[in-house]
Amino acid sequence: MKQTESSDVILSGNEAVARGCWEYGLHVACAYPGTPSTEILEAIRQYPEIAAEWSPNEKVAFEVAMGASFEGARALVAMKHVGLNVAADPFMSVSLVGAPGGLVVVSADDPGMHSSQNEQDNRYFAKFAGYPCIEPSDSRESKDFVGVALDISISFDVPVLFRMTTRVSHSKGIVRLGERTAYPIKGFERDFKKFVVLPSNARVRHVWANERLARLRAYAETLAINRVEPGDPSFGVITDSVAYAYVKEIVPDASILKLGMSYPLPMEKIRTFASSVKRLFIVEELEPFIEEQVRAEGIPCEGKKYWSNLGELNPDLVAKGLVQAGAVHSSRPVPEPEPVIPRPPVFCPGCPHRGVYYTLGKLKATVTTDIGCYTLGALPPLNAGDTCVEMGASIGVAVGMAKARKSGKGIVATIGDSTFLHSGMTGLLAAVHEASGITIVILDNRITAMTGGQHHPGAGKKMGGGEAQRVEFARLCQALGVTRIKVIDPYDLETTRNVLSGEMENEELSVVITNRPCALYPPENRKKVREKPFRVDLEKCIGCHSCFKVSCPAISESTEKTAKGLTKSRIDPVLCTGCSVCSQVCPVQAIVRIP
Ligand SMILES: Cc1ncc(C[n+]2csc(CCOP(=O)(O)OP(=O)(O)O)c2C)c(N)n1
Repeated sequence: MKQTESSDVILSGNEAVARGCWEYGLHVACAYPGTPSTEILEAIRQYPEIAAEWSPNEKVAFEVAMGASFEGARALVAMKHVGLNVAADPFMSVSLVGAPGGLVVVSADDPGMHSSQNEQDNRYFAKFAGYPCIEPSDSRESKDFVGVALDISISFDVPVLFRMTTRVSHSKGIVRLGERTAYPIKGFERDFKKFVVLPSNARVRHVWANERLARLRAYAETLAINRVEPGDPSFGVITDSVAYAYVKEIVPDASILKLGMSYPLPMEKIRTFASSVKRLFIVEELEPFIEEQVRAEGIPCEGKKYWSNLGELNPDLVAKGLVQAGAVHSSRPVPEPEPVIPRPPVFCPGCPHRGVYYTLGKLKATVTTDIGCYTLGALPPLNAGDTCVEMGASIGVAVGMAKARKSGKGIVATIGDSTFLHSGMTGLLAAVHEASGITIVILDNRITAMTGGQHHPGAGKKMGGGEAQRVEFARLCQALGVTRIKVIDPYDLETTRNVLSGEMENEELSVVITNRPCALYPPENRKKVREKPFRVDLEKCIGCHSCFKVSCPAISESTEKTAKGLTKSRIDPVLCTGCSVCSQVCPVQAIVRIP
């Protein structure tokens, strides 16, 4: 944290949420990592008053937080937007139960898909479940609104959807720090009709949930974070989240209705606001969530006509839309963006996934891959990844393909260790149950690398570094019913090829487990894996570029050429971790370890 004045610090939105959790007396926090939400739990770790831990997936994280709230504790669960799809079952059902201790559900959406497989607007989830949707616009609000969300959650006995977006989560702003208010944990109060959702109970609770929503609607009209900023009456803007900041930048004197709670909407406030301006615009990122509801009330407004539902908004897009609408006369001059040198994503030097994908590419396997660092194996020059949809899908998709082909030969499902524990195990059960002949590769690098190195039940460490029981993948697969299990060293290309080609030919279900830790985040000591680096012997190099095919950023072209004019290779000794994979593909043994 950077201190500016006595109690003002500069925090990212995610850090500010964590600080809000501490100040507003949170007891329990859990999450499964996912950009742009990951730093919330990482920042909460600095507050020992909050019991915090990574969960194996978002559904479990949700259930842990839900259980804590049933116990009367103040709880928060954080996830990226697609995580809420995984947690949707408890998310929807607990609507009828409530959240007696308080439950804040952070969904960090990713407009523009900076780091996601889809672009979904989770405000609809709030409407779907009948929950309030709280939306901060900056870091200050990210902290303060945690308090508002907890108050609403406890007063109305309702989980609250706390919607962040990439810009709000990752931008930094000044936050005024406060002290922690401690609250006692009330304890579980048995109530069969509330906590046990048998249909006979749930039917009654649905009536209660409808009444709760009506009370929330009335409350929205008085809520201070739904604020009118009076201004020029020629047009008014209703806006939420980071779009508010863009609107303020472009038309600071406009009449604005800023919604800190975008569901349920304060329709009377909106009606009054609409009648105070000549034209009404709705400026919101992604879908016309507010616009549709305002229109449904018969209030004329304009929105998606001028602003796309694709990607992020920014001040220039807001200005262009207003110019197009004839509301303002000229948009401000847009400075040319600084050119960014393209950097295609590649496996890190020493990544244990490299050898597996190099081999699968050579073997021309049909690879149903999954989500993690290893998705990069689908890119050239490795080209070993034919399908990838959502976390945990690889095994189920492979089973389906094998069913349709009536053979599992040549079909390989690849899945990371964190992803396997998240949602791959049930796919494996299907493969066992159906005696599918596919090959499954579990890439056990002992960490959730893609999101920055979080621990999981196969890492053997707790959040903060303490020892934890480590799930053994071979024993786990055996217990799930797999009989053919092989463990390989993915740095050893010959064995990797022999094992994978053998299993691809075999009609029995087999699981191959790799055993090298992530080169960046080995869970043991968090120090990078590093052996003595390799170099290219320029006397021997024939310029064939076979070493380029392993796609290692430590390898590049040197200035030296062969007699035939081919460029020889070079290895950057600072980047090289000494994994040796490139040396094994060199046909003339020109890549040697530096003694
Ligand atoms: C439902 C869902 N939750 C979280 C994420 C974010 N995410 C992408 S890959 C990944 C896990 C990657 O870990 P692992 O499978 O161990 O592979 P690694 O990156 O370590 O190679 C996570 C958490 C996501 N894309 N979808």
